[in-house]
Amino acid sequence: MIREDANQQSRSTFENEIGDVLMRKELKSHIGVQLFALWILAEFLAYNQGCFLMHMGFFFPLKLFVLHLEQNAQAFDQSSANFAAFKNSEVGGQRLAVAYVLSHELSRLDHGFLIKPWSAMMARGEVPVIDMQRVEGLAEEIVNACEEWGIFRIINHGIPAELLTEMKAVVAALFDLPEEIKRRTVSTESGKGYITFNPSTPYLEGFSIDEVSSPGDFCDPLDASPHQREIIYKYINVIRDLAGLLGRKLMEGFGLAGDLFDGWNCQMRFNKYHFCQESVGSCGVFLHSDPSFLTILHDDDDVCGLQVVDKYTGEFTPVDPVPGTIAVNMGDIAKAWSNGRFCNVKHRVWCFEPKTRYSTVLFVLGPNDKKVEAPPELVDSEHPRLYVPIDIKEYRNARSAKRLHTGNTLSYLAPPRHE
Ligand SMILES: O=C(O)CCC(=O)C(=O)O
Repeated sequence: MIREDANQQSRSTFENEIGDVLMRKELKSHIGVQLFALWILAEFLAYNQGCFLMHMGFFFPLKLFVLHLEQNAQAFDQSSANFAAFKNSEVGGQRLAVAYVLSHELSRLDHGFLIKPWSAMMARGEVPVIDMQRVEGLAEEIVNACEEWGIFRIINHGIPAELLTEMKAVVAALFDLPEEIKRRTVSTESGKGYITFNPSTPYLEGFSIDEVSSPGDFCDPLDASPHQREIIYKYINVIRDLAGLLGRKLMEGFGLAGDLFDGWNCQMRFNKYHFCQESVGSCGVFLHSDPSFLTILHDDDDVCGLQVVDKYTGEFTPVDPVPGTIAVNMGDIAKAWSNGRFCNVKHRVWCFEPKTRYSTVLFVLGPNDKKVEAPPELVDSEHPRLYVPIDIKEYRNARSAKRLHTGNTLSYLAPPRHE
């Protein structure tokens, strides 16, 4: 019964939250494929013949057409953002489908009107892997990954492999504690302390350390051993340092100076996915974007499951584990801060195999005492300010209240227009 309820709830959450992805897939297969196939053929011929005029003759009107369709699509998306309404609107549906297919493929090809080879149209493959020891161009590479994917893996990040292994063992041991001990950390504030299974995530158990600057408040009620505390404290220190470095690189990548995350609030989260035979083929965590700025994720080296939505194709792309590496992704606040340039990547955890999966996550939430807004350097007449200054607590509350877990709350935060 509980499982039926969970499935029911899961289904409706799923439909509400990723209606747009479904929509795109569905319509793409109906209309887009034929159009797109025709277009690929023409482009391929033109490219191979090196026929610039034919290129432009074909490409330029198409681009204008797509811009027109996209405007319709955006207006529709903003005023409704509703899957059911979309499906019921035949004209809107067709327009969106065409706009989606063409614009997404165009944006992949079109870099200043120079069309890339047709191989650029193939699947984008795996998320970027960035070497943090790279001497030149690191900041630009990070910014590019944030814009194109909203997620990347890092290697040579400076966190010792043994610490990652020990941390996973400590997390596993904490979840193995008796229920009544884990419950000592339960808080009346939602999302704090122990989070038990719930109908929308029936296989997920979690711990959340809301204030990482005082992890003792989390360890004390669990009677954590000195060794466990030492590992947790060490891990928090190195992961916060890593967050600081990433924050500085983001600034540098935009030609700005300073410590972006200095004094910002961070939250730590441990996840245990009780994947079993029954859960294979279902979600561990439903599709969402993170409401925070930046997420540093040590996913399970042994169990896959993380998937992200490719912003160009709307398809799920696996982010399979690579032992010793760490995944970094952008949340809603990063999109707002970057004036829409960073992708607040939508992701989920899917159960592929009946194997327990652990993950350890640091969320860089935002500053406590001031609102987040795009720096003036990222705003100009071509890139008008997209969002009003955001108070992170208010943002999280609004997101929960609206039950919009895939970043759509941002669309309510556009600044007033001065006609
Ligand atoms: O466990 C994972 O790999 C991802 C977890 C996640 O998306 C989250 O905690 O928000």
